[in-house]
Amino acid sequence: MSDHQDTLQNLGRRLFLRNTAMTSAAGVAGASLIGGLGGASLLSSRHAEAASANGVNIAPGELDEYYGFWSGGHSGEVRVLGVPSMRELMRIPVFNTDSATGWGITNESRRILGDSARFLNGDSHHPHISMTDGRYDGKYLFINDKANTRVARIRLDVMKTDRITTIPNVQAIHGLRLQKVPHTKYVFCNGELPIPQVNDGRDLDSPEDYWTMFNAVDAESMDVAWQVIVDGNLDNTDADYTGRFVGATCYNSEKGMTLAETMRNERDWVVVFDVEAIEAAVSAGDYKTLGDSSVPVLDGRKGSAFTRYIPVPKNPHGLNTTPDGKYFIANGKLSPTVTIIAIDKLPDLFNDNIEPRDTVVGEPELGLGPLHTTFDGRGNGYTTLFIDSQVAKWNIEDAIRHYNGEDVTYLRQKLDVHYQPGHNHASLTESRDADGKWLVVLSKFSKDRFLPVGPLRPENDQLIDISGEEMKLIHDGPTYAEPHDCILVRADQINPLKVWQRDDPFFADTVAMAKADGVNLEQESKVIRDGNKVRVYMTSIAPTFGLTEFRVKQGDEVTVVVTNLDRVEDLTHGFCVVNHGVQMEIGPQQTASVTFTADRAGVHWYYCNWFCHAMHMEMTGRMLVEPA
Ligand code: RUQ
Ligand code: CUA
Ligand code: CA
Repeated sequence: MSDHQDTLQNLGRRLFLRNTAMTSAAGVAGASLIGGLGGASLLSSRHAEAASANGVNIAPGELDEYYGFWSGGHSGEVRVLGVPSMRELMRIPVFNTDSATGWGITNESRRILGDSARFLNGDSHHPHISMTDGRYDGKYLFINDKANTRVARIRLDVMKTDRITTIPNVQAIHGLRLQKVPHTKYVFCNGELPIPQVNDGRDLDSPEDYWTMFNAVDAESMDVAWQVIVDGNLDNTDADYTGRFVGATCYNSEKGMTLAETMRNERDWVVVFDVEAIEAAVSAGDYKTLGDSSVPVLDGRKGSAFTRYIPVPKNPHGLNTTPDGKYFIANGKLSPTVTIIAIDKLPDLFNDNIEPRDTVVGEPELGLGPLHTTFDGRGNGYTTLFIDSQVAKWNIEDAIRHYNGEDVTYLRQKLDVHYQPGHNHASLTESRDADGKWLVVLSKFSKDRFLPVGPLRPENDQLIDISGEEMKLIHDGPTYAEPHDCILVRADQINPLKVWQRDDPFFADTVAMAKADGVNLEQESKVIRDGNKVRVYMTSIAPTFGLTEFRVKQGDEVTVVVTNLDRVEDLTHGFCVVNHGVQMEIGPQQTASVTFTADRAGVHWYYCNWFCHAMHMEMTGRMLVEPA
């Protein structure tokens, strides 16, 4: 232990002396904590130099090599960035409402939100891209909502949320990862906080009868396929490259109800699930259901055939599978270590040929507060150290040799990051294609690195070049609440559409409604009255709406359906009715609709609010509401 520390200090000094501008910039960061903004401005010029020296300046008009999908934390959204430029390209509303696109306002989005449309908030943490044979297939991105216990799917061809499922019988979906092999059949997601089963008012005062579950959502139907009750709780998770095993960390083996109680044990555990055994039990009908849910529930508590519990030090957090498929890495959080679990020993563990700790092949000490580990595909792990505000680069096979008593150094470098990093993520790291080019570090605090903006500060996403022997800090990017995690995928792995297809399922229900009303959306604008319900169908072609006025009666429930007939790329219209809280985006060749009550007589203008034409300001019309 102490010779590790010696090594570290030597390593730190050596790197400090040898490194270029970046390491000295890191030194200045410390000084500027005391010295204020003088240090910060020095920093940014050093960054600019370093960025051009590393040749990563993406000039205006040039495209990035990677897409990055960032979770928006308690903003509830997902953001799309270009990497390495770190330019924000798009925001995808998911669990939030969004004024610009009308997410949460339009009928199409409200159908997707379903019952949960009543929630205006969300807390998205873990964005993951669907895979085929362990490689990103660019079809979907899935993300959890911890706040309202949901899982959402985003279609990556249109970059819109297309399904949202509320997970029954559990509270607070946190860790979420996808089956990698043979393809993403399941979205695995963890219920974090134990609750009474059934949670209908029973067992309020008997925490020993609270449980939580590991959940599998069918990636195509988005139905919950099955749930497995566990001991303790569940935090983060990842799947292997055989399709059989999934690991998840538990920080609350104590099943404590308070902070102090959750820290009592020196070791908590990683629970491993045998997906094949679970599927066999489900198809044999060997399960129960709970409450009003019809989802198969299996008992995976200690002693079950479906799970094994591997003790690991203390309150572990992230769980990450190495891209060669050999190991699960559990990150110690309250222990300065990470635990290396050999996946090829898991069949023996499930056959009871070995003990749980026999699967542990290494437990390197890295520094204070290890939260998440990512990989370069060249045998190195990169672990965030929350308390130390560093990323530790370490070699996995050397850590295993060290655990076996060999005199080898597994630590390669420690780099200061700013400050208190949570997740980090290397390019393509969750797939077989991990390419070791870029590392994004999501730091929870920016402190002095940006102009002050009031008591609430941005966080700081840092971009690090990991293509060489040494990590080099390239870029700081201030960011709004709260990127828990991100995923980097090669640009050629994503194929977005440029205009909507007229038969897109995203608005198929609205098209079907028009058909039932005998309206040809591509040809005509028309008002249909159906009792006190009025459906107003109109086209839009820049810079006019198909109807420059329509007439309804006070108290009518009005549904406006706009079909954008423009075929030009990037020609999006908007529809906003003044003083009615009504607004939506209508992309080229898209149909979008919104329903509201015309509750006030008078003239109410509507206008296009996505800039579309020189005469965009004039793209207006009047809703004439006759008094009741
Ligand atoms: S968590 S800072 Cu929501 Cu992934 Cu670890
Ligand atoms: Cu149409 Cu602006
Ligand atoms: Ca604990």
